Amino acid sequence: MIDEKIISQAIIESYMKELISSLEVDVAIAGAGPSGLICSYYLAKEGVKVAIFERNLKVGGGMPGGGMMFNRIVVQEEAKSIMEEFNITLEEYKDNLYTASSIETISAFTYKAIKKGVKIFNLIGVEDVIIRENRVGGVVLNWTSVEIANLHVDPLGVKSKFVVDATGHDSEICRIVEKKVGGVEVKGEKSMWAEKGEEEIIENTKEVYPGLIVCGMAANAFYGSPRMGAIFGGMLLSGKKAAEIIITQG
Ligand code: 48H
Repeated sequence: MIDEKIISQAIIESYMKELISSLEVDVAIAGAGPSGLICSYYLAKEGVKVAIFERNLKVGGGMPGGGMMFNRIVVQEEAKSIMEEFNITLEEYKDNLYTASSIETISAFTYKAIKKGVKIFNLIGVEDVIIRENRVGGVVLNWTSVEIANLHVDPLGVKSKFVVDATGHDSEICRIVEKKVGGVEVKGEKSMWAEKGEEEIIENTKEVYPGLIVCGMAANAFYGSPRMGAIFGGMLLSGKKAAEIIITQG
């Protein structure tokens, strides 16, 4: 017998179990775009407890849209080994550049991250951070629907040893810290220069405030580096570097 009440109960109970088990994690990541997903995968691979909070209905950030809705991405030689780790089909183009399906790529990142133990919560935005003496200690969450409806509903907090800002172009978490805590300055991203943007994103991936690591497009926005268009190798290498920074700190 298929009972509607049992279906509802199964959904609510299994979701709550996952949410309650994620109220204290090693790493809370804001944003399930390519850099956040890659960061989560390499952390979980080393046994780190990770939760990603994604404001949108769907994961993937800017990747599924490819370049101007042509759902292909370009990846350079340096990031080829990451794509291969996820078994993604690559087509060699020229100048050491490869193309791939943006849908296959983001699906593989998501699937393998979850299989490594990453918990992904969509439709939940990070609206603030938990702060202690000179250290970020977690994220403050609310439903996206609350944000959209502009309702006055107080949030809930999730504690973590590290927070990763993988929110993309707006570098949202760093901006919150800039505004409410101080001690950091978000310069804002600059106009397109693919080679420079891809080069600088690796260097820009850093712990910018104790407990707060910035990666992906947010890292270039933080340090005032250029955007790069629909080339994604830098996002992947940046996400991996963010994971390595955290793992090195134990
Ligand atoms: C929860 C949030 C919040 C929040 C935002 O934009 P993304 O894809 O970010 P990256 O850095 O992984 O990848 C960037 C890439 O997609 C891109 O845009 C490129 C290469 N652009 C180049 C160019 O020239 O334009 O993903 C960020 C994710 C999104 O899914 C947001 O919905 C989410 O973060 N997000 N989630 N709480 N406060 N803010």
